[in-house]
Amino acid sequence: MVRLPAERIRALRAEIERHNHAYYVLDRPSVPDAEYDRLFRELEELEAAHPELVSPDSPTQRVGAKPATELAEVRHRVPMLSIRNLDAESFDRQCREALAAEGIAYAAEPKLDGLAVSLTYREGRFVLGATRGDGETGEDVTANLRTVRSIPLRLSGDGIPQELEVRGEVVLCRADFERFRAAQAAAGEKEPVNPRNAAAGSLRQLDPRVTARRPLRFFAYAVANPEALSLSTHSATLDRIAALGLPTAPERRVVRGADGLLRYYREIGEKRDRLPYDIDGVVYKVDSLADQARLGFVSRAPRWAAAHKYPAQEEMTEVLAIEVQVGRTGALTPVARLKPVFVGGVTVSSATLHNEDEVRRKDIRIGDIVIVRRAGDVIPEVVAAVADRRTGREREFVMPQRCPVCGSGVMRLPGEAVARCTGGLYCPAQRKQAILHFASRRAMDIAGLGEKLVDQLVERGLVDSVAGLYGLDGAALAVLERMGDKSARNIVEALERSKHASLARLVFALGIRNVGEATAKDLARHFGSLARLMAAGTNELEQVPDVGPVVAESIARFFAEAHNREVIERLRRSGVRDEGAGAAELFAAGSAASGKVFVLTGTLPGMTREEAKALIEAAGGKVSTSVSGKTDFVVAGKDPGAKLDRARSLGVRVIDEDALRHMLSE
Ligand code: D41
Repeated sequence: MVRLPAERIRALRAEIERHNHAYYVLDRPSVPDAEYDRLFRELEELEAAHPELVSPDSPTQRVGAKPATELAEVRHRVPMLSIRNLDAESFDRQCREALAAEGIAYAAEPKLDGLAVSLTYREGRFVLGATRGDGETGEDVTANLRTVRSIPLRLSGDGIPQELEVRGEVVLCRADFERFRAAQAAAGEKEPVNPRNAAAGSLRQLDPRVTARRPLRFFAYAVANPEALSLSTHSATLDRIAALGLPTAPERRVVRGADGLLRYYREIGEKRDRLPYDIDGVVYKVDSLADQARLGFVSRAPRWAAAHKYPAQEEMTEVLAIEVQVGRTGALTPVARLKPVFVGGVTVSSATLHNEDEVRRKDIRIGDIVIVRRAGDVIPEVVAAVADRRTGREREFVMPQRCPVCGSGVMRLPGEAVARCTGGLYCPAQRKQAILHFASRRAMDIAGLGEKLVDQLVERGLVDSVAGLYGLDGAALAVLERMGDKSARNIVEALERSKHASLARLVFALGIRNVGEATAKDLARHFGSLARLMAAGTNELEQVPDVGPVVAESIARFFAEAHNREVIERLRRSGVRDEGAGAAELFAAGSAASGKVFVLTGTLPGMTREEAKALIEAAGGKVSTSVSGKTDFVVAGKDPGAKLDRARSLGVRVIDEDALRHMLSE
């Protein structure tokens, strides 16, 4: 079938607009992206071949206009009124009195927190877009609004009025805002404070190409000339313009009386944090257009509408100080002490600043006026400093070099956002955590020493550190809550037993950052005693398998901290063994596999990978996943992978299952 280009162009435009509507307005994509792109490209090519057929309402022409030097003024033909703040009961009472009616029907809508704009359609074509401005005069942002995909360039369906002026809100949805903020941060560009500011900034761009890259959305909430649609209610008017292709907020509904308004207010308030956009309240409107006309206006606001606000989720206040808190794991967190402010329904007097980089990135200083946000049950957050409230007397925050709780050194490892106290064995902030870890089953295995007991021991001052555990006796324990003589005796016995734990367990139990069980085993095997491990420099530490510069640094800093060394000395004096060679280790030391690093590849004929790994580890060997210069043996089975090639190229010895079994039984 041969078709005229004009016909095909018309069909393509209609189809593309249908897909746009499904995607941006209905939130229900109707084609895969690739198909959409194909249609779009076909239209672009046809229009390029037939420039006389290009029209301004073609979907290819959304970003047509050149950058402007300023935005022209637009006088609104019908003023864009403001809206009064009232609660549900007062608003309903006023309406009932003025209309001498009961059980009034209201259109209820979420109050979107964006920018009010007006869109004019002539013969179904989008011809003018303006900001609200002061309500009388706004700015011409037609070129920018044309780039907003949810705004139809042409209305669709039957009964398109000769002229239609639609009012609504331009917003950035939260998910789009988060993506946009992350992209700005990654590009080193200024980050927007909140979706509203980002939407405002995007809309008032002089270059529509910039606006086009911002994921703005539009939701209609009123028609300036509803008589053009000849309907009798506000809700039917919005239904109608939705049918013409304009997006409206899906949460809008018709309710009756003050009860209905209040129920709506509560329901939307409960959903507030889950909505795709920020709202600052709900809007109530008398639904009947005839009743609206009877009610008229008070000064610059209609008597037939009201905004019922929710508690603000953002407020401004002053940063009185920036303090540093030390968490259970030693993480140092800067916290802003704030002049108390009522926000999100509670009084907030402090807010986390997360970490040092975050303070720098947001450039929050002591003495700043800041925007504080508390949404839902989320912990309060300092969003940004208000730069134009600076006096010059603000002071920058510096991360302390010593832990504010215990005075130990502070370290920040490469690649980590968080600074930490290095006095893990000593710091009161980390005491409970340190003791729990020390006593845990895979560490010193002190059965019975659980969270409740550790809480009591620390809170009553019976134990000041892991070393203090060995000063406990049955009598001291027996006075604690829920502690019988027998349990007390069991714990004393477990403590006694733990003194003979392997060196690997002891090293793991110290709770050195980045030293897990496997690394602890490697360290114990390599150094043979705690004293030798403590004396090692980072170079020697890096000789141990899987110990890189970061782990080495972490270990060295831990033992460099005098507070930790004191606690270790006390452990030693209590009789905790700090040399290698428990029975298991002695046995392992005798095996040919002991201390060797193995890599498994391919399928072994007589054992699974897990079995092989368990056997090797029981014999004191170690299994690694990748072949490197530190690998001693590659055990190859059937269909070995690239690891075998790598082993050969590095000259690593390759053995089979038989050879492995032989080695393990030696
Ligand atoms: O969602 C909104 N922000 C919203 C704003 C809304 N849903 N309805 C509104 N209705 C009106 C009237 C009653 C005057 C037509 C409004 C606004 N006005 C409004 N937005 C900014 C100023 C006034």
